[in-house]
Amino acid sequence: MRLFHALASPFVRKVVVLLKETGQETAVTLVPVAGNAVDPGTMPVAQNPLGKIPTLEREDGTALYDSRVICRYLDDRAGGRLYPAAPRLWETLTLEATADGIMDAAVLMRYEVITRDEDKRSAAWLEGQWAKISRTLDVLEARWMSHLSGPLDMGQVAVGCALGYLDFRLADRDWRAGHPQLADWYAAFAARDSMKATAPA
Ligand code: 99T
Repeated sequence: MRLFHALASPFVRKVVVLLKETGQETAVTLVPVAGNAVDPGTMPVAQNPLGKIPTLEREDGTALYDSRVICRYLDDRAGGRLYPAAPRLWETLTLEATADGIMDAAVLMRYEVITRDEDKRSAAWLEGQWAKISRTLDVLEARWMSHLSGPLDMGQVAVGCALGYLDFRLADRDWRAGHPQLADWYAAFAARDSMKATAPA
């Protein structure tokens, strides 16, 4: 299989962490690509008309996207280790969606900066995206620490990748302020081999 990939993408990172945690690294060849909505560059538009990564091309040529679909597929292929049985599954999926929402908002902030001239950027829109992230961090700190401290699952992986992306692209916003439990959890989670091997660059 081929995974269209960029080291900076937190969505791609979810998939690569899952591959490492489930011992499937050799099943997938990483294909580096780059691009965005303004300039699709080498993005895999033939495999994914949305021109987004991660996109996974399977042996028969069919493609899977987005990261949640790919992660579910690859976990199923490995015997279902990072998506638990219901009812915990509903929490895991909600936590993964919550983390993906942080990534969505942070990536939109990134694109506002790199695809628009400075005088055309909307400060209100940037702050609106940060407000989504900030509210979500508050909820993780208040309601999700117990789940985050439980058995490894895809919700935890997604939160780890989302927080790693905040450090990578939005370090000046200091997401740790006001979220001490989450910061402690992340310090331990980021020390996993799968996380250390996939740090964004
Ligand atoms: O929007 C585009 O045209 C290209 N962007 C992407 O492919 C980003 C890369 S993160 N990926 C997604 O937005 C995937 C979202 C999807 N819901 C999923 O797979 O879960 C790049 C971040 C950076 O360079 O800083």
